[in-house]
Parts: sequence; structure tokens; C-alpha cells
Amino acid sequence: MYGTSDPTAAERTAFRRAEKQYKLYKTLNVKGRSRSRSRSGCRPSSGEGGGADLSAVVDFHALLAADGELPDGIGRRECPGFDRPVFCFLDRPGFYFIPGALSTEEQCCWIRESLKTFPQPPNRTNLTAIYGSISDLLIAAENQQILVEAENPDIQERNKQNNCGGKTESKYFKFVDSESQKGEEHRSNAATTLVRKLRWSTLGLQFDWSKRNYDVSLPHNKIPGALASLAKKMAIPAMPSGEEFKPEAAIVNYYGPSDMLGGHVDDMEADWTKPIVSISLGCKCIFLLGGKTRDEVPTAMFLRSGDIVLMAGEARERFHGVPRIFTESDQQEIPALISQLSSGDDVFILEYIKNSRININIRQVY
Ligand SMILES: O=C(O)CCC(=O)C(=O)O
Repeated sequence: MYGTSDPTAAERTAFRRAEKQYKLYKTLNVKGRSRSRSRSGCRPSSGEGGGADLSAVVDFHALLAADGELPDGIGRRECPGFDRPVFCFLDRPGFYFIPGALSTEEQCCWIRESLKTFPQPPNRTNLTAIYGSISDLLIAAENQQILVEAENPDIQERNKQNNCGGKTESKYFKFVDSESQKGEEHRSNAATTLVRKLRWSTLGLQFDWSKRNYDVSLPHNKIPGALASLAKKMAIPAMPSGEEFKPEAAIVNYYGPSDMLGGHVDDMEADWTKPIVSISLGCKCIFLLGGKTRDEVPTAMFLRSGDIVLMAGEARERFHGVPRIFTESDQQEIPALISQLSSGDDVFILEYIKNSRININIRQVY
């Protein structure tokens, strides 16, 4: 997020006021996060947000179901050959909303991938800076394992060869069964806790949050084929005609209850005529689409599991953010997902997603 150093000035902007209006202020433990993926301050209970007036929030699913005349300012994007309804705002070119783009099966598949394979090295996550590369986080959580510091076998071997006396040179963490490691200090390193602490992972070209740029020197894999195909297909309504979207990087955002993403602009990619393809999974949220400055009053809309948003061209310059997630106790609206996951053996994922939202946004970098 492009923060301002003066918080009172920030609160004077129309975008900030909308964030405050919709944000869920529950307890002193309320967490917020900024674009830099850090947590912002806690707030005392004020009754704001929790009982916010949601009547102005655009609900594209309701508009689709009503199948009637659209409210002023909202249109349908006719896109020959594209088999889903696409909505747009007439005064916000380049922004497209595809409600219910993914089936329940597809949503389950991408939730599983987001927890199981997307955080795998060489992809980096917010946990990488603390623990280095850790593998199989989801499997460890399902098996109730914990993360412990250990001697790095590679370094041990290298030291043995170099006759260095077996000195450990760098931190290395691995998952072990929890029976042998009881006690308070280990609870914070339980894999189940670490999954809850997952805030982001990056796929394809790796984004360096400290430099706010892509670091092509970092090891990376290509965007997984099935995700790339999905993004290419869904990008069509926003693509310049005759061109195909090239998925080169993706950011996966993991939101727990009370998490939010502050208003920001995504401007680190070279060609803004190509869209960001943004997939919503899990709990419903409120998404704010603002103007080119924070002074423009943003439009609020609901994003539900399976919805896809495209932002291209002029829309790339608009401030946007997520002030509010609706969780289990509060209209999370994922009955189909819950029933699908309950019928399988994904108990951990089921419990996770009841109170979480995942967003996968896929980008063409060059
Ligand atoms: O979670 C979302 O829907 C938006 C994510 C986003 O804006 C971002 O990662 O830049």
C-alpha cells in the first residue's frame, strides 16, 4: 500500500472513510494488513463495521439472478465466444466482474492448491523470511506436526567434506511429530498455527515486497499449467483484441477473520493494457474500487467464492482494497463449498475455509 506518513490525513480521504465504514471492528485483537503485508493497528470495539449499512454494496449475483434492468452506471460486457456473463461499470473502463465464474469443484481444487502446492518452495511466502524454505505445510498441519529448528543436512554434509567440524551455518527448520515436543513454546510453531499465519505466497516470477518489484534473479517455477490456462480463458473480456494473456506471476492472498487489505494500486507490471485476473475463493468479502486518488469515493461490491474480477487499462490506476471479510458467524455464504468439502476427507481445509478467504491474482509482468 502506498502509505501516507500522516494517519490523520489518510483518514480524511474518501477511500479511508469507506474502509472505516465497512471494516469489522470487533475486539482489541482485530488485525488489519496493509499492502506491504504487515499488520496495522488494533481498534477497540465500536460497533462500526459489524453492523455496517451494506445497502450501497453492489451485489452482482443479485443483479444476475434478477435478470432485469440494470441500475444506472452498471452494464453488461458483450464478449463474443465468452460463455459467462460479464458486468462492468460504465464510468470505470477496464474493470470487469464475472460472477460465479468457477464451479464448486473448481473452487475446491484451487483452495486445495492454494494451501498445498502454491506455498511450496521455490515459491516464497510471508513465512519464508522467518523459517527459510519450508515444505509440505498443509500435510504437516493435517498430521498435527510442529516446526522445529534442526541442523541443515546439506550444510552438515558440506562441512564434513570441508572438514569444518560440523558447525551449523544457517537456520533450517523441519516438521516433526508433535508427541516428542510438548509444551507452550511449541504451540506457536504448530503447523496448524502456521497455516493460519500464512498471508501470501508468490508464484512464477517472485515479487520482492521490500523493493516493490519483481526479482527475476530469485529461483522460480512457471505458473502451473492449469492455472495459466484458466487465467488465459478468463482474461479474454479484458484483453486487447487478437492478443493472448501471458500469465507470468501470481500473488496468493490468504485472509483470516478480521484481516483486510488496505487501498493500493498495482502498478509494477510493464503493460497495463493486460489485465490482472483476480480469483476469489472462500468467505465473501467487500471489495472497494476507487479512483486514481484516494479522494474519489470508492464503489463497494461483494466478492464471493468463484467470482473473478479483471482490472486492465485505466482500471489499473485505480485504488482498490478489501476492508472486510465475512466469516462463519457472519454471512460467509459458502454453503456449496462446505457441503462439497464435507463429503470428502478434507477436514482441515473445510475448517480453514469456513473462516478464511483466498485470492489468487495472476499477472502478465512484461
Ligand atoms: O483480495 C483481493 O480480492 C484483492 C487483492 C489485491 O488487490 C492484490 O493482491 O493486489
